[in-house]
Amino acid sequence: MKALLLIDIQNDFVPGGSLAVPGGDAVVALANQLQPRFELVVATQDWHPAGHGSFAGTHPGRQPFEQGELHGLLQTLWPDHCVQGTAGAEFVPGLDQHRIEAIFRKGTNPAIDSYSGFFDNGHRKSTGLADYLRGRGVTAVYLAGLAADFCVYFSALDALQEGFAVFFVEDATRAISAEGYQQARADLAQRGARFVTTADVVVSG
Ligand code: VGL
Ligand code: ZN
Repeated sequence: MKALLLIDIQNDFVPGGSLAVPGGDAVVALANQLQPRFELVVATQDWHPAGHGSFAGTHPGRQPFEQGELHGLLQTLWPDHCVQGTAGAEFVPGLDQHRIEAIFRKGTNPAIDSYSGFFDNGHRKSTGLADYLRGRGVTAVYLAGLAADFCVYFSALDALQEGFAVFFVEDATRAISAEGYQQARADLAQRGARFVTTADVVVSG
């Protein structure tokens, strides 16, 4: 069984949002086209408390996109984004939500960031997503959403490590950094992820 994982398709990650991914709004229509091709659709939602340790604003004198450290882990400092209960944390209004069976929230611990939908960045705590998918008989996951070089990438890495076949729906993602994405793509390809397009999925079912 294959599942579609819609990663962080939230207002703060599309143009107009606080951590806008260039062209991020383009993934919404593709995510909607993909959904009817899957028996199971799951979404992740970046869901930070105000003052999260990954926010530049939490660290006096630090600027967004600088590198810092958070409890011993390297940490890019981000603009404040996806704060629990704010409009920026909501799914993009154009995203069809009626077939999303479960939403896995992440980034809730202020002391650690969580790019992957499966684990926090220190691999200390699981969200339960892998067990949920296995419980539903899923063996292959297709990933779409934002951002290709962060949350989609790290979700794909963990999915591979958890033993799922991984299909990266490349046109249904957008990256924060083109160079970062090239590295992420090469790494995933080397680990056995496959790269497909929305058309491949829609045509072949
Ligand atoms: C993301 C940076 C910080 C993402 C989330 O969804 O890719 N990136 N938080
Ligand atoms: Zn975040």
